[in-house]
Amino acid sequence: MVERLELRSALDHAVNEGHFLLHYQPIVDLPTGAAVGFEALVRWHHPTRGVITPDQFIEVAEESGLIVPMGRWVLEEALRTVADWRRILAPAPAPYMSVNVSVRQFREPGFVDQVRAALHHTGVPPESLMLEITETLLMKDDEQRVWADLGTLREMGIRIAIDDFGTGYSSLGYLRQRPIDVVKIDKTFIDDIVVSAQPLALVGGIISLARSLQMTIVAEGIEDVAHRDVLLQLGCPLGQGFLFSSPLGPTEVLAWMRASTS
Ligand code: G
Ligand code: G
Ligand code: MN
Ligand code: NA
Repeated sequence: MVERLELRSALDHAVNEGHFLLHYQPIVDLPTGAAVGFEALVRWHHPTRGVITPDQFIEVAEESGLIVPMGRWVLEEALRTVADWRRILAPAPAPYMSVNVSVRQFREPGFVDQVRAALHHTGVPPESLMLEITETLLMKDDEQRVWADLGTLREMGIRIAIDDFGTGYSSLGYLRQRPIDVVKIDKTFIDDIVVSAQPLALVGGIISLARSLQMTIVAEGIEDVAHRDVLLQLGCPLGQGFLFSSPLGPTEVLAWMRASTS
């Protein structure tokens, strides 16, 4: 494990040198398996250590504030990629792009304008972008401003997703009257739905409430057919996980799209 200080300066260097890349994991329509969107997941291409996954650097990036320039790059790169998909797949519609946004990034003044500008100069329509915000972002003191900004983004036509739902403290009722389109159910609940009644009931409850609020649901961490079949029975429309695909590199992703639609 790299020392934190060392990690921080290496990360600073990586931000300046552009040593990041994105991988993309399909979000699929559960009944058909077709991709409706892709989640962009950042990777650090370290010159000597190889590819480093975000669990090893996101926390330090957030603490140091380096998440802000890194996140700006992620958004721009994800939008350039979806612009390419739109050109390549036309006249067929392209899947949307889902981008993780950290608390720190979201609190940066001008975040909404940054998103608007990035859409404008990449020529991507707002409907082709989804932003994933973790549930814990919404638990802080400046809640009202956060909701107002989410409302503005959503009025632009961008989809808003709550990521890792179920891991925070928010009750289901908290979702009412909120500018949210998509609830992503955390994979820790999906792991257990085939063996235990309690997570099954919880996931069933999230799905039925979200449906009644006209929100759509993505179940994360679907690793086998048994998970998928339980979720289909519960009426879950969308899913993500190793059963369908692990996150794919930029060159693999178009091949996956072609293979899965033929
Ligand atoms: O594949 P995986 O190891 O990629 O991702 C681990 C975690 O890192 C996920 O929980 C995800 O939310 C987070 N993550 C991945 N990419 C990004 C990113 O671009 N920005 C932020 N803020 N978090 C990310
Ligand atoms: O927290 P977030 O949901 O953004 O993170 C997605 C993370 O989950 C990434 O690290 C990704 O690689 C990982 N992931 C995606 N599909 C699966 C899966 O089916 N099982 C497990 N264990 N992890 C997955
Ligand atoms: Mn996510
Ligand atoms: Na998640």
